[in-house]
Formats: sequence, C-alpha cells, structure tokens
Amino acid sequence: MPENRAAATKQSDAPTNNPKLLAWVEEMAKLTQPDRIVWCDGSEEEKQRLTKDAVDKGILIPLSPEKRPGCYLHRSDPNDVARTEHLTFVCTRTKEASGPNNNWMDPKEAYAKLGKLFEGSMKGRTMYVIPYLMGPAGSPFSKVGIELTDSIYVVLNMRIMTRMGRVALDTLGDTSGDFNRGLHCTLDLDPEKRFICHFPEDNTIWSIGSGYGGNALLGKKCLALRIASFLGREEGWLAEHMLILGAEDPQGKKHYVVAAFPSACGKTNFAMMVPPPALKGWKITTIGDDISWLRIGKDGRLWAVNPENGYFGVAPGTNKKTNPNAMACVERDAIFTNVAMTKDGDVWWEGMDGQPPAELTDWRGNPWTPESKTPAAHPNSRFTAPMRNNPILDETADDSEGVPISAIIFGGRRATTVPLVMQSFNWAHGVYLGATMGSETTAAAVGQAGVVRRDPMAMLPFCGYDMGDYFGHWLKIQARLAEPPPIFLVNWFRKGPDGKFLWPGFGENMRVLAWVLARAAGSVGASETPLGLVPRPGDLDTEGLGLTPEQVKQATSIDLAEWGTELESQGELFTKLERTLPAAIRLERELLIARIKN
Ligand code: SAT
Ligand code: MN
Repeated sequence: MPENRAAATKQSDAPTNNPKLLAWVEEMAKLTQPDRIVWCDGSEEEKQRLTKDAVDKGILIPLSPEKRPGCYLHRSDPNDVARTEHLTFVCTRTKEASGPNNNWMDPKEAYAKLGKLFEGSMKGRTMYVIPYLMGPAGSPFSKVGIELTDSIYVVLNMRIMTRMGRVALDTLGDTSGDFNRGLHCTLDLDPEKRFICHFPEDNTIWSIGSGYGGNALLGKKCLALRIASFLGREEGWLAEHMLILGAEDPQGKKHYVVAAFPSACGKTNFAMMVPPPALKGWKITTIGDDISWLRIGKDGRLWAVNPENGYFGVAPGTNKKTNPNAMACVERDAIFTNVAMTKDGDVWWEGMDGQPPAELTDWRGNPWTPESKTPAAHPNSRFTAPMRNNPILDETADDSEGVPISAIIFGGRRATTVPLVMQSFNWAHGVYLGATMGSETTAAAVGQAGVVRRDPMAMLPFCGYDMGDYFGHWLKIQARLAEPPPIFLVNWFRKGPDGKFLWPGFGENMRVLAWVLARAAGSVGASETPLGLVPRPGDLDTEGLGLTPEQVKQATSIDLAEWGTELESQGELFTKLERTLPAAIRLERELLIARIKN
C-alpha cells in the first residue's frame, strides 16, 4: 500500500468528529482504495485550488476572463451526455415497493454487483468527500448528504448546486447518522459498467460509470427526487419535479406557484420569465427552477422549499429574448457542459442571440462552421450557475419555511390535444390530470426524442417508489390541506396544421399565469367543458400578443375526438399500474370517457 493511502484512511484532517460519518467514509475508502481523501469545505480557496487542478488536467477549459469571468467549459465523454434511465435502479427490499415505473435490483445483488465495480476503483485517484445540504441552512426540512466522488467536475458542480461544506457538517452535528450516503466513481465511463442505484431504505446512492449531471451530481435527481419522494411518502410530504416562482400582481400582492414539467420542457424559462409589455404590472421572481419539496404548513396551506442552490439549465434555445435572466446567470462563475466555444473564448449554442459565428469548436472539440451537418452544442448541453447570479432571485429563496403555494401547474410537451390551459374540477381530478400527463421525450435522457410517453407529474424518471402508491399519496394530502391549491394543466407546445407552434410561449406565458392566479383568487369565471375548466373568450389577456382570435382559439380549444384517443391511450399506464392504482384515479378516467361518449 502506498504511504499516502495509509495516511488517507486515517483521515486525521477530517473536519468532523462524527463517528458514523467517519466510519462510513473509512469503509468506502477501504472498498475503493483511493490514494488520497480530501474533505471539501466549500470555501473560495478550495474552489480556486480545484479549478486550477481541473484546468491542469484538461477537465475544465478556461473561458475568456473578459467575456465570461470565472467561467469554464467541460466536454463530457460523447458516451455520457444525458441521464441513462435504463441504467437507473431503485433497489427496495421488495420489487413491488419500487413499482413498475422503476428498474429494480435486489439490494443485496446490487451492493454485490456494484461493490465489485467499486473495488479498487479509486486507486491512483483522489476521493473527494463532499458534505452538502439540500435546502436552506437552518430549515427543519433540509437534508444532509455526503457524496464521495473521484470527479473534480462533480465537486465543482455540487458547490454551485448545493450548500456545500461546513454548513452541512454543522447541520449534521457530531453524533447523527441521518445523512444520505452517496458513493460515486466515474470509473472508465464505460456505459457497460454504468449503474445508478438507489437504496431508499438505507438512504444510500451508489452511482458508477457516468460523470453526467443527473447521474453524478447525487444531490439533485437521486437524493432530492428519488430518495426524497420515498422519504416524503413515509413522512407525509412531497418531493416534486417542480419549479417555484413568485408572481407579484399589479396591486402589489405576491403569489407563489409550483409547476411540474418534464426535463428540457422550459422549467427554467418559466421560473425566470419576463412579462410582456401588456402585463408589465406583473413582476416574476424565482425560488427554484427544477425541484420543490412540498409540505403542509401549520396554517393548513401547502408550502414549498427549493432544495437546490443553483441551476443546471439546458443551454440550447436560451438567449436574451427567451430568457434574459438565465443569460445574466451565466455571465460569470458558471460551468458550461458540452456547449460550443468561440475563437475568442466565449460559449455558443444553437438558438443563442445573433448569427452563428463563422468558426467554432464544437462540443466534441472539433472545428465547426455553419455548414457543418451536426449541431455545435449538444442538444442536452447545460450550464451550471449559482442561483445568486439570478437578477430576479426571490427574497425568500433562503427562507427556512419556504413559501405558501396558491396554484399547482402540470405541463407536458404536446403537439396536439392538450389545450393551452385547463383547470381541474377539484383536487382528485387535478391529481388525475397530473397523473395521466403525456409528454414528448427530449434530449435530457438517452433514447429517441420526440416520442409521446406518459410522464406522470413529470416524475416518471424520478419517483423512488410505486407510481400508483404515489398517486395515492397525492390524493391523501388533500385531507390535510385547509386550502388545497387549485390544479391546472398547461401546454405551451401545441402546433397548428402548418406544424408551427400556436402559442409564442416564454414571457407570453405570463398571460396564462395571470388567468391561473385570477382563478386561484376566485376573481374570474371559467367555461366548463367535459374535461375541465377553461378561460372564456376574452378572459385571457391577449392584448399586444399579435395572434388572431382564430389562432388563440386553436391554442385553447378542446377537441373531444382527440381527447377520446388520449383517454384510450392512457389505458396502457393504467394497466401497468393496475396493482396499486387508486380507485379515485381509475374512476376519474371512466367518468371522463363516459361523459365524452355521451
Ligand atoms: O441531468 S439532470 O437530470 O440533472 C437534468 C434533467 O434531466 O432534468
Ligand atoms: Mn429536471
């Protein structure tokens, strides 16, 4: 054994006396055999040191200090650019507990199989110990995680995405064993040896063979959604794939809304939207752009906390028009992954402002010109940016209790059928609308993009237990709410016969949000259809929108024939979840089918 390995396992420099934490790190170090163990403190000095190390090793490429101060580019292995849902497992003791929505492995088998891969996996490498906190410091809802990783890229991204270092160790204290045990190793990035395994009953995550976002930044999808949704069911709360925004109305009253959309369907844009001139009396602020932890407050209202500290947003399509606030977020201190680089050390991606530069280096590091046949940036290229860079960050972003929610929105990416906006008749019908949501797949996960799949509540890849039980959990929440927020279904992506989007989206979605909040406040009526409540003609503010009344009608209309097909196609999901599907959800569907057939 090299001298330094012996020194490493002693952990004399560990900044904690917590015996449970020390013992676990020791055990994992024995398994993975790193040459060195480095405990991360989250300090600026550490960031500078690790960044320099990453640059020296070619893991990060410095960008122009004038154009992008403090920013770096990372190029992933081309095999490792999106979440791999088929290699993601929920390893509950029984297969039933994980549900038909998850891949399952027996925990014993998973520990053994991955244990073999982890054995000696950090030889010649450094093991970084990342203590991190999901949720604001001092919040009773926050969770401590420890991620052990061999990747400096992961450390530097976790530093942006979570509250990392001392604050997490202080929250954990000297004796508690209540922390998520995350073990991560990039190994050789071979997809054949890639597994992302969750052990919800052990509050443990083992991820191997990938350095990519949701596979490797364990605080995000693995802890804050898969493990947290499991804990939420046990503890009576919800972990959701939802943005949280604040909307101050022209009278100065503040409302908060959560909205679930699948990956790469515009959550970051909606959370940072700039209202159009016609609605300039409104002011939007961001609390979170991806994940929401929802609890029932003492006042019987639903309260939301964003467990994250930064944004891991999709780069392509982001520009000064579609999302000026995101563009401000990435002006400094951001990490870009798989975008293109300009000659003068700036970044570029498809859909950025202006014409494509005449020459670029593409996301793989090859020369690129506008004539090239492949995109310059990977369609799932990302930016990691501190939330404190956001010019419209909500003042409550660090509040330990979170914010009270006035409305819940579910939305998919659908070219047909689903109207611009529809309100559910009641909570159970709203849960049904979320549960049966369909969406076209995107580049955020490996596999074919553009295929409509059921993505219940945008949680298909992220629910850490049986999806039927999850719907049941949602239904049960209502009884504990004094004021259940109204639930809405939206669709910004409907297309006309010409194949073009019917609705301009982005900031114009403020018009839909204004209606949603007016409905929540009870200050506007609605038209009742067999499927839900929709705006009456004239209710939606379309001033200055530049659409004809016919176009607005097309975007908002409900075609019962299309919905007949839609309800039929939900049958597959219902069959899959048959064992645990709550009767209330099944009956909602039957009721709708019966009504449509009438
Ligand atoms: O890659 S992530 O899972 O972090 C982002 C996403 O797919 O939503
Ligand atoms: Mn997401």
